[in-house]
Amino acid sequence: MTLRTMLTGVAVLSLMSGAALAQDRTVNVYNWSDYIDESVLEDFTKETGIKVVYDVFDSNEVLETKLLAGGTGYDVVVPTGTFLARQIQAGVFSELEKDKLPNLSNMWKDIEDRVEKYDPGNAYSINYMWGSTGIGYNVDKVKAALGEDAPVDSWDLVFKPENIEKLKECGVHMLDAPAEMIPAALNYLGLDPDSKDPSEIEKAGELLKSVRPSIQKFHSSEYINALANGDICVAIGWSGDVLQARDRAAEVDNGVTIEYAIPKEGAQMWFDQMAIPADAPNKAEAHEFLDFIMRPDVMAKASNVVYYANGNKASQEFLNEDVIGDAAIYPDEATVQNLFTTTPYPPKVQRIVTRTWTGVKSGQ
Ligand code: SPD
Repeated sequence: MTLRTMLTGVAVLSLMSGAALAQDRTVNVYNWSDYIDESVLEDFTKETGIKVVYDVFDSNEVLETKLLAGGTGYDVVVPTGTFLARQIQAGVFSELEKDKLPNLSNMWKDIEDRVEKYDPGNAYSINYMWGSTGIGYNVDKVKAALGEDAPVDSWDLVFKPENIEKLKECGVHMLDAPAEMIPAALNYLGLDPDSKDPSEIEKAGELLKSVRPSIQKFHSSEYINALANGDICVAIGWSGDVLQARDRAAEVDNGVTIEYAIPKEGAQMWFDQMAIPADAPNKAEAHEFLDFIMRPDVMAKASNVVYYANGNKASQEFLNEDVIGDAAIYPDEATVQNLFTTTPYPPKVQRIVTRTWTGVKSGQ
């Protein structure tokens, strides 16, 4: 064998092992349902050779139970800020290696500043998407039930028994998310939506129980199709989910018109953050994934499909006009002023919240 043949053989071998290695690399991502354009995952694999194993959830409580138990096998997870804060305290996450994340420079300082209260120094997470919790409604069905002057821009629509009783027939869904619904009820009652006072939480619980008989279902993702198909007329839900329902209805041209309202009394603003569990098996791949996600074109692609605002300033020039120009997605300053944020419940208060929520759902 000549030296040349030998060298060629070595080169082929090393190329092969490189390819095999690339194929063996995996990142396990656990994200909210209906929250990504799948081509983003395919593009990531094409470019890096890293396979994405993608799994979904639809409640912070489910994600938190898994994270606190440990050993999830996930490399990237997406808790909301309030939950992330206490998970950081519990030691669930690995600090980000920022030198591996050059695309951090694309992020939006305003959003990073707001996230500081959950993740000081943005040390453990990057913002994926942010949004609000408001009201999705079927324009024609709500009008038919409540008339032309239906208070679609107010929580009166769902928290005034005389209104919701009339909507019961056409179907009302509520998020199965106590950390969303109790603050919404507190805010409607003129109390601090971030109250940790058990007697105030009790009052919020009473309000929710008073409308309970008119709620058909509690869940956190099914309402997208239920709204889009015209199976329900109102859902208390998340901004982008409702707008996806609007689009699904328009796509099939089924005569259903869906709109989303941020009620005038105010609504919750939240931040979904990508973080790496401390026991993640593939931390290097997780960092590569996060850095890829922070590319402006990639982040814009995701927002253009899921109709949620993102925390990436540089992505804004790539956003479609119906996303960046929609005040339900990127609210104007006056609307933002009217949004509130919440902080984690301390364990004792969390138990009261959980008990109250169980009471609301069971109607007792
Ligand atoms: N379908 C994606 C929904 C994402 C909602 N994030 C939860 C925010 C909780 N405050």
